[in-house]
Amino acid sequence: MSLESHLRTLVGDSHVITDSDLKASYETDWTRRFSGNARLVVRPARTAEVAAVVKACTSEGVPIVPQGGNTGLVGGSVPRGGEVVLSLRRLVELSPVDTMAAQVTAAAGVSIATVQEAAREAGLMYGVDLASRDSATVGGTVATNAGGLRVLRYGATRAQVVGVEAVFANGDVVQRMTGLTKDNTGYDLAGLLTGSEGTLAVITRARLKLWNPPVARATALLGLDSIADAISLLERLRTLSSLDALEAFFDDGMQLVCDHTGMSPPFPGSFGCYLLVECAGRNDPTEELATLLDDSPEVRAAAFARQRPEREALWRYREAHTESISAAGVPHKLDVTLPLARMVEFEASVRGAVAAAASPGDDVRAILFGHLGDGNLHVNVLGPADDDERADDAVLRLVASLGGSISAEHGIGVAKAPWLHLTRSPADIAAMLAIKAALDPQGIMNPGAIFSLT
Ligand code: 2HG
Ligand code: ZN
Repeated sequence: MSLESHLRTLVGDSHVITDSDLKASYETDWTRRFSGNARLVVRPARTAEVAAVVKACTSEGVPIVPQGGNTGLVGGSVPRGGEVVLSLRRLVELSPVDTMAAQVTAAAGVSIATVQEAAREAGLMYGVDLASRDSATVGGTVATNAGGLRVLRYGATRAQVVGVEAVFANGDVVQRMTGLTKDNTGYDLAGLLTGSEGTLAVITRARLKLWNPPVARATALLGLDSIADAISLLERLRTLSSLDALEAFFDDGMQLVCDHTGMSPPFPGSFGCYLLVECAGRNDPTEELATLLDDSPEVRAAAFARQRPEREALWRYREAHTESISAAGVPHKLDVTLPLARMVEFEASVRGAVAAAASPGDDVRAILFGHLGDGNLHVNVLGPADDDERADDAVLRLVASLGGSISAEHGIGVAKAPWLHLTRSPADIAAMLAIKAALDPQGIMNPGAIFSLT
């Protein structure tokens, strides 16, 4: 029996897709920069079906690309050519929230917005939030150790994962789902699989930690002269125990967002740097935030909000960057971390590095924004052709030379695999490859992600 026929018997005819029009949305990523032809798309609905599908592919030696919401930004969830795309979106079971343990179990295809909503209804909150919350899935965010807007306070996805269920290449299912707070029993497989980008196993469920929500929030959008002023203000803002988020962007991004969304700027004038600060706590943090900002000479303009709709309106200037950039072209996305002490230097040189990497006369620009509190900037380069990697190379080498990381929160995917060696030593890469070879000896799990094929 052919692999296609075998898979049809496992998941049902309508969940094996071979028609090119129907496959198309699974074959191109959100950025439109990465795409490839899938041999077929298979959509199992339960862990047992995933295990059977993986086993069938392994026995034929056919590689698999696991896919969640397909809103990862490093090309790791679309085929490179000829793989089976294993969509996890039909795994949508969500357990009732366990309010005693403050945990919830969600299948891979549940969206982050759905987890957030379930937590909220139970009087708790999920610590991961990101602009793609409606499309990003539990499986995808666990597989990539997604970060987002609340890492400063709650940590990245790995800090929320208290258990995973996953399918290995040989079809074995491992369950670490007890959610016990203390469980030092051998290797931390859940920690290893989180952030493994589909290269070691397919994540089918996760047990997630929930938090007590703050009672009140206060948000401020600030206009400052420069990122140097933002860093000096950041040092004082970090003394606030209620600090929840600290995001930055620049005037070119503000203009792009206003043009794309039709929003007016939050206050008159244009500024060298914009800082979005959110504080949250069991007591109203408005006064302590306002007092600190009143005493801060760096603040040149400010808009405040306390109620949800007004706060969301301020967040929109930051969150709409991704879609506004996408409307302007297909960007090269370089998600990087810098030590805060080198951030000013990086910001001062990165646009020049991008320009120097282009040919004279090329229309190339770098738009920067991101999670300044985490030292994480998203460098979006518009202009180069999809396969012109000169700007990527220049930015990632600059990051490495300043002691940063070439991937802060999006993962390596295929986009950054050629540069893995910049911030991981040969011994480190050898150890990772040894783990990969042990768990996936045939190399069928998301080949080309994290480690280059050539
Ligand atoms: C964000 O912080 C996401 O909004 C997307 O990580 C970043 O579009 C990007 O480069
Ligand atoms: Zn981000």
